[in-house]
Amino acid sequence: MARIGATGDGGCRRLALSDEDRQGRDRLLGWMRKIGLEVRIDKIGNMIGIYPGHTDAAPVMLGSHIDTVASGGKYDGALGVLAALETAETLRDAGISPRRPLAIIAFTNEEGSRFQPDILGSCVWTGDTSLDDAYRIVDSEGKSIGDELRRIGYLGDVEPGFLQPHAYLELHIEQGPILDAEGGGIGAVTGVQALWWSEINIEGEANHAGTTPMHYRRSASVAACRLVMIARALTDEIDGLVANVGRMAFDPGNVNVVPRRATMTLDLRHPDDATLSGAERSLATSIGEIERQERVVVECKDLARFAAQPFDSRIIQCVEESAKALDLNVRRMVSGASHDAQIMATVTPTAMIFVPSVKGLSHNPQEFTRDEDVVAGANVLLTTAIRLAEEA
Ligand code: HGY
Ligand code: MN
Ligand code: MN
Repeated sequence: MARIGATGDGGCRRLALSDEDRQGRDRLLGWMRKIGLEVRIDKIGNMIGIYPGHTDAAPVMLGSHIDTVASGGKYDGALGVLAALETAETLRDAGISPRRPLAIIAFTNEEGSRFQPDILGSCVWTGDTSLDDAYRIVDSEGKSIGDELRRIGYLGDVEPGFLQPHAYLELHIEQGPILDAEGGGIGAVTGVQALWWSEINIEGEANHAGTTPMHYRRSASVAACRLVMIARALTDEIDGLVANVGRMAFDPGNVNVVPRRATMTLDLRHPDDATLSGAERSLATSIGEIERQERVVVECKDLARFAAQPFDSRIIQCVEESAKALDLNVRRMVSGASHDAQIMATVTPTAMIFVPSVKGLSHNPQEFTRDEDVVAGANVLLTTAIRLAEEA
């Protein structure tokens, strides 16, 4: 899978609904069929492969995503989908058909890099986002999700949410430094932190960079950079708050023109909803000050907003017990990254399994997880899936 969209530096780039994503989907489709899964594509392009159980009880759903960020690595998302395929293939090779079917899913646009918000495929699956609203979302070039799904041939025909899973389980790399720093082991994930993504537009006034006295300037770039440092200062004040400005552009962007406009994105996250809201309020106050002092106008547009989401204590315990039965170290932890699991948790008992990211690197071509940790994670997924699939 990592050869598709390979960026030549060890990473890969398969932005949602791009040609590389289509190639990745085609490959996944081929693998699902080779294993003998019954494949369905839903109307937002989620790909589901069903491994039969000996009853038609509600399936155990396993999955993740195969789209990546622009500077993606080999493991984020793909690990969970491929390990789920491996689970089905292992059962088939062992001639085991569990009581419940397995439904293996690859969700559309988990990353939210090209189309915001992220975790869109699972939001449409649960009805949290309507198909029409999802189809209308456009990327920075004005291409819509509906048109791009059609163009790559993955605008499927079944209703999102056509299956009501008995449980949902997702294997994923931690994408942070905790497990690696502790010498490895399994993360029994207890939930996902709250997230707020905003697009911030700052209107100033274009002017001459040489002749305009500093106190005359209404510089959108000065205002934007002050905002970056204010967000950074907030993370020093509020324990556990993380902030990132991932994109910033100035208009007209000439060396000798005071920018009239700045557009930037802000990603704020915290494990506690109320604390995150407090941080947003504090930021809004600072924005008011910047508007007055720099004589600019600042507008914030929500790109994504997800409350903190706890996982199901029974499923978390299943993950822990599976890891211990495999003589693996296991510890509970909250996910700093958002995942489709946080949305699936609103409709079915859900938990995640983390494996270590070396040096905590992710969304980076050097993203790496050791083979023995990949195997350990896949075995925890397999044994937990079997246990859930045998439940009455
Ligand atoms: O941004 C995230 O947490 C995820 O990688 N989409
Ligand atoms: Mn991911
Ligand atoms: Mn990611």
